[in-house]
Amino acid sequence: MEKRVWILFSLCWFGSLLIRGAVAADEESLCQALDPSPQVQPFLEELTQPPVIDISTGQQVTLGAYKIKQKFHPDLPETTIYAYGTSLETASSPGPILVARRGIESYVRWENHIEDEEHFLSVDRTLHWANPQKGGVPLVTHLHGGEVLSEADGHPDAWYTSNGEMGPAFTTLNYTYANSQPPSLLWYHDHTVGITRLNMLAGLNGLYLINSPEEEPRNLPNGEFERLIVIQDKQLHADGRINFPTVGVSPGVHPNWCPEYYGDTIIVNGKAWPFMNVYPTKYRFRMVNAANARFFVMNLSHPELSFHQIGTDGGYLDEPLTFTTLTMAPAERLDFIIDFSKVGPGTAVFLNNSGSVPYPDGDPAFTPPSAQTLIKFNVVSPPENFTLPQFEIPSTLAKSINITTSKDTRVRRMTLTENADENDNPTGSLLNGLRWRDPVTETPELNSTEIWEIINLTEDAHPIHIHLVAFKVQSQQAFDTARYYEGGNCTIDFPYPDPRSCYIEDPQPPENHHLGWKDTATVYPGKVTTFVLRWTTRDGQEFTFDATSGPGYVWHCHILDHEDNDMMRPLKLIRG
Ligand SMILES: *[C@@H]1O[C@H](CO)[C@@H](O)[C@H](O)[C@H]1NC(C)=O
Ligand SMILES: *[C@@H]1O[C@H](CO)[C@@H](O)[C@H](O)[C@H]1NC(C)=O
Ligand SMILES: *[C@@H]1O[C@H](CO)[C@@H](O)[C@H](O)[C@H]1NC(C)=O
Ligand SMILES: *[C@@H]1O[C@H](CO)[C@@H](O)[C@H](O)[C@H]1NC(C)=O
Ligand SMILES: *[C@@H]1O[C@H](CO)[C@@H](O)[C@H](O)[C@H]1NC(C)=O
Ligand SMILES: *[C@@H]1O[C@H](CO)[C@@H](O)[C@H](O)[C@H]1NC(C)=O
Ligand SMILES: *[C@@H]1O[C@H](CO)[C@@H](O)[C@H](O)[C@H]1NC(C)=O
Ligand SMILES: CC(=O)N[C@H]1CO[C@H](CO)[C@@H](O)[C@@H]1O
Ligand SMILES: [Cu+2]
Repeated sequence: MEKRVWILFSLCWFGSLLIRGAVAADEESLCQALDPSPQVQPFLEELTQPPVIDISTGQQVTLGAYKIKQKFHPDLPETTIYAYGTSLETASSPGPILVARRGIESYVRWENHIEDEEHFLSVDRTLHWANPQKGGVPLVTHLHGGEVLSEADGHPDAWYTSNGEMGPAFTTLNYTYANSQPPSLLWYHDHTVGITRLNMLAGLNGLYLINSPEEEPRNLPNGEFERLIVIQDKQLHADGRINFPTVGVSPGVHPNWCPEYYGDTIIVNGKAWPFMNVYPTKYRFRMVNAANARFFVMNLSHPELSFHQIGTDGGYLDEPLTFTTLTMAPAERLDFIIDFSKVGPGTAVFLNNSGSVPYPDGDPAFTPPSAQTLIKFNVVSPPENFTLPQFEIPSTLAKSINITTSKDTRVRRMTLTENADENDNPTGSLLNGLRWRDPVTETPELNSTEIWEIINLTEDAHPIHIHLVAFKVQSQQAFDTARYYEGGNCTIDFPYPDPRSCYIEDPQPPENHHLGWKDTATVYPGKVTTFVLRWTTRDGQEFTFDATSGPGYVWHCHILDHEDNDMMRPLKLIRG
């Protein structure tokens, strides 16, 4: 095993703190070794689409969370999960696709029908978790990427149980969604403080589409040629139960918290390794990575094929871009077209994954072969009497909008750090050296523009998600972590350290998956990544609701195991 190096580091505002030093990925960083899931034949079942609910009618729709059993594969036993649906009978994971229309408010009532006394996955009670006094499973639903009033944002403390207990930020079960933003694929998922990783792994997630036919490009693949996809990874016991660690990496501090959960079974729209029959024409795929911690680095098995990316988290790119590899961090969305006419009928095309765990520096051996393929496409000839529609990818997809900054634009410099115990095992991660329960420090002014320079002082990549707004990634730049820790000449000025003399090399343009409007973007180890944010709607107008009211918003790492252990901070908008 790798000798782990410790660096003692002290910050004026945080006393003395241990930061995990240089550690290569090893077995320990994967926490408790879980038994492999039962082996089954992949590509046996066809890719399915969750049910669709139109929420653009002005009528309130009620969705509940239910405990159900779902079969991920014909040869796997049923798995107990938590799932969203309009009733116990129709609940599924992923939940129904909610389809909204830009400019039309929708009303969703989110109910909790989970009657378990205890969560079926192991809660770590030493984390900052909801801790309901009367038992039960607390839930609260966040619309990821949504421009919403904070009372309807699914604040982590706005949880509630089925027996009527509520968290301190709770206001209502009835959420109003403004749908004021451009057409895009959002997703809803649980956001309960300290157990988001359990509720998401248990199945509480689904897609939310904002359509706007008037402004969307015409003639993109649609109908059966457009698929919406949720990808998760799960580890399963032989009896079908979800296998989640019960022993942590630093059990003396956190009895069962593990730094990152990875599963060896790939679940796509609720099926393990599905296949899809496609005709030799263009198909549009809109995906979300709903994994707790796994990054997907995707390739197509045939070099004739590529990804024509047309959209990302916040909707359409300005213009299409072609890539052979696409990376999708937890919570990121990708919208791309594959033109299967480039290969003939009879071809089997695999959507493969080469993402390492932990990402990006983990040992490739920790990505089991079973997690290296996600979907199989069988290219088949259409029936004789079937005319394939002619789809087009236009050269312009959306109106280009840039956020302009000036010398006076407020800059916030934030650090990502990891704490560890005396045996060098991680015990949690922090944003800017602060914990979730520390007083709010990010209080941006409504209508203002800000630059966030996020410095990663850990060995992992962290997908950082900011609620309410979409932002642009401006650049990433190497950061001299060694000099920073040695004291060097980087000054630290609480609460916003100014370590600019440790920025080294030239700023690099954003990566492929960071182009366009983002709500989640990855900050790589040893890098500073610069976001430009505007506390307005996408086109620079004041929000259609009072974004300063209610419990406020949050920003956090979307590796759920990190988010649940202090890598989340409050965010409260104020009036300038
Ligand atoms: C929430 O919706 C339910 C169901 O439509 C309704 O009975 C209730 O009055 C609403 N509550 C509030 C506070 O609006
Ligand atoms: C994916 O494609 C890229 C670009 O063609 C290539 O460099 C890489 O080796 C491929 N990876 C795999 C796992 O096929
Ligand atoms: C892609 O996955 C398929 C099926 O698992 C496998 O046979 C193939 O070798 C993989 N291709 C690459 C380039 O990894
Ligand atoms: C095409 O032919 C099949 C089989 O003969 C028939 O079932 C189907 O309805 C036909 N479809 C169209 C679009 O004519
Ligand atoms: C926004 O910035 C991009 C990249 O620099 C540029 O290509 C585009 O023309 C700009 N759009 C506008 C409206 O200025
Ligand atoms: C900081 O130290 C480095 C290396 O010692 C040096 O190259 C750099 O010029 C210094 N920067 C400032 C602002 O003093
Ligand atoms: C925000 O900007 C809009 C114009 O875009 C203006 O009407 C509004 O008063 C501003 N609000 C605040 C709080 O500054
Ligand atoms: C790539 C890189 O610079 N990684 C660094 C990230 O931060 C840790 C902790 O300071 C360093 O050990 C890594 O070398
Ligand atoms: Cu993280």
